[in-house]
Amino acid sequence: MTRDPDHLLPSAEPVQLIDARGIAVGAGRADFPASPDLLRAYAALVVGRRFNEQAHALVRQGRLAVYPSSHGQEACQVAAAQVLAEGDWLFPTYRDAVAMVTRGVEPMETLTLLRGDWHSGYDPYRHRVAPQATPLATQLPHAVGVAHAARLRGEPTVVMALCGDGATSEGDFAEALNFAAVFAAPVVFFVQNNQYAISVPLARQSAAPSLAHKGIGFGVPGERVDGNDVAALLAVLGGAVARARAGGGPQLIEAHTYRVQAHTNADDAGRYRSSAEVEAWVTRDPITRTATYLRGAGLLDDDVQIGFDTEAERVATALRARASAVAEPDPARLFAHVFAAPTPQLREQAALVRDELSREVEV
Ligand SMILES: Cc1ncc(C[n+]2csc(CCOP(=O)(O)OP(=O)(O)O)c2C)c(N)n1
Ligand SMILES: [Mg+2]
Repeated sequence: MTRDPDHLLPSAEPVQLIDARGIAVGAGRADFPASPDLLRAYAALVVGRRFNEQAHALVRQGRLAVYPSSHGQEACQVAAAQVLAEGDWLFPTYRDAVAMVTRGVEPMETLTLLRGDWHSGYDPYRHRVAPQATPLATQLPHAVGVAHAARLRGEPTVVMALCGDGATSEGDFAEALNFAAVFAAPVVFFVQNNQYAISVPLARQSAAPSLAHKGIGFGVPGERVDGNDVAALLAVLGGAVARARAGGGPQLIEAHTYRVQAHTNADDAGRYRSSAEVEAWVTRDPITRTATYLRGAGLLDDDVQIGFDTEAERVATALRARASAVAEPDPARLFAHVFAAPTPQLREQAALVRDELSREVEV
């Protein structure tokens, strides 16, 4: 059986509703976000940028082991969380702390893993946010499983599964898309194409016409969106969530964006990309363009901006305070929550650690 692939094709150009100058080029579209939604997204962008700056500073101060910043990608982060309903699930990667904060996870708890502490640091069920995945694309089959299970139970849950451009080369990406398409799982695969996988540029990652085209072979419709345009992201991701909730199956959305900072603090981005390239992307910043649009539309003034800045500062201050509080992790907790009932091997390992620690005290 052959199926007409035309309806699976992404649009020729990434969807854009507000351009880099802050002009609403898609104002006439029916899916242009409502003003309160845009203002809410803007407030979250301001918090997200401040969070990124503060986490970056904590690494430099030695209070955080590592931070993969989403500076420049905040519009993707905010929109991915904002289009979800309370009962939906978010499956984030190591770079998606801002999406998690927007979803409501306590900011410091999104950094627990990056502090080198135990397990994920937050209760995944509380906000329906899966543990951040560091092994690339491994979260995608899990996300599909959750979506499929919800559908079997007749629940209206939609799953937002995040990954990067590099992760689309992984086998898990292909397997997740295939299963989701065959079983019409209510999942949105959201690829933040920030142009690099550490030092590997997109041209060395994939020869596909676009990453959104990768859905075609699986029967998953693809779409491309300007990843620095929060209005377009809310429209496209919101549409994909609504479609999945209505039983329309999965969709693959590729956002074109840019990782403004190095991969992590352990990376020297100057070795593989030019500052001119970075500068060009900074002019497409997601926050300044949204602010320009909102001010022009009479939705944002200095007083409202001060309110948003104050909230961002409050989040940063709380982050600093919690990062400074010295938490001595209890080594015994390493063995908790691995299995519901500890296996004999785990009990044995826990006893070994206890024994080891008691000897250290004697020395
Ligand atoms: C399975 C696997 N292989 C390799 C790595 C090492 N690694 C960590 S991040 C990364 C690059 C990922 O790039 P991308 O998917 O584009 O996400 P980004 O970091 O740009 O957000 C690699 C190769 C890993 N974490 N997991
Ligand atoms: Mg990338």
